[in-house]
Amino acid sequence: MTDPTGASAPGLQIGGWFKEKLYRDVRQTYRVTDVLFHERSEHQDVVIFETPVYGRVLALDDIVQVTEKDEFVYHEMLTHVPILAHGKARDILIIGGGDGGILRECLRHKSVKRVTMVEIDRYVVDMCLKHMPSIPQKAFDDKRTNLVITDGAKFVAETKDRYDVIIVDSTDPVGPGEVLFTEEFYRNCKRSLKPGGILTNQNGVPFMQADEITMTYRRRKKSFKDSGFYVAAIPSYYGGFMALGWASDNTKARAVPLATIKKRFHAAKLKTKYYTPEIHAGCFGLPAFVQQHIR
Ligand code: AG3
Repeated sequence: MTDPTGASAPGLQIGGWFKEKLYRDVRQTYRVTDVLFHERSEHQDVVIFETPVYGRVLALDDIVQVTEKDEFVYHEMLTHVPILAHGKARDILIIGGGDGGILRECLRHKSVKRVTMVEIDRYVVDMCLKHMPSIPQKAFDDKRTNLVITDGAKFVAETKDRYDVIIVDSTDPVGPGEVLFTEEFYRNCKRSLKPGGILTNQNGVPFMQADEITMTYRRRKKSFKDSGFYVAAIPSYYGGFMALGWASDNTKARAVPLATIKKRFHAAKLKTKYYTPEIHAGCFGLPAFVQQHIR
C-alpha cells in the first residue's frame, strides 16, 4: 500500500526529520544532520542527506533507496546468490542500480567478463558518485563496465545480447519503476537470458507489500519454469525481511548443494559482510506468512 500523495521531502533541512513516504499508514523518519543535494531530475525527486545512524541516505520520490551503513546486505544478496548459484556467470545485466552498489559486487567476481548496467537516470549515478563514493567505489571505471543510460524496459525489449544473470535493482512499483514489474518486462528478460540464466530483483517487504509477491509470482510463472523468492533483512527497508525475486528455467539453480556453494564462494575469494554460503543455502526457506502469498 503505497502513499500516493507525493509531495517532495517536506521538512528536509539540517536538524529536521526526513519522513519517508512509502506506506500510507506507517512511516519511518530519519534525523537529518546535513543535506548534500536535493533536486528534481527529469524522472524523479532526488535527495542525498546525512543521518547519525545510517550515514548518507539516497531517497527517490521520498522513498529511501540506499544508505551507506546497510547497503551491503541488499547488494550482496541480490548479486552473490544468483552468480554463485549459476557457477559460470560471465555476462551480467543490471537494470537500474544507479548508485553502483550492485555493479561493485558483480565486478568482485573475476569470472564476470562484462557487466552492462542500464539506468534511466544519469543524475542518480552522478550524485551517488559525488556524495556517496563508498558505494560505487571504482566500479564505473572498470573496463568490464558498460553503462547505458536509457529505459531498462525498452532495453530488454530490444537487446540482441544474452546474459547469464539479470539483476533488477529497481524502485518500488510506482513511478519510473512500475514497468519493471510487468509481464512483458519479464518475458523480455527471459528472452535476454542464456539457457539456464537467472533473474533476480527487489520485490518489496512482504509484511507491508504482500500483494507484490502474488503479482510477481503470477506474472513470472508465465515465462519461467521456476519462479520464487528468497529473503534478506535490510534495516532501512523496514518491516522485516525483504523478498528478493528469483526466476529461471533451471529449476535446480535455487537448490545447489551447500558444499558446492562453499567451493564456489572460496574459489571466488569474496569478502562479504552479510552473505555466507550458509545464508545462501537457507535464504530460500520462506516464513509461512510469505509463502501463503505465492499463489
Ligand atoms: N532499490 C530498492 C529500494 C526498495 C525500497 N522499498 C522498500 N523499502 N519497500 C534500492 C537501490 C539500491 N541499489
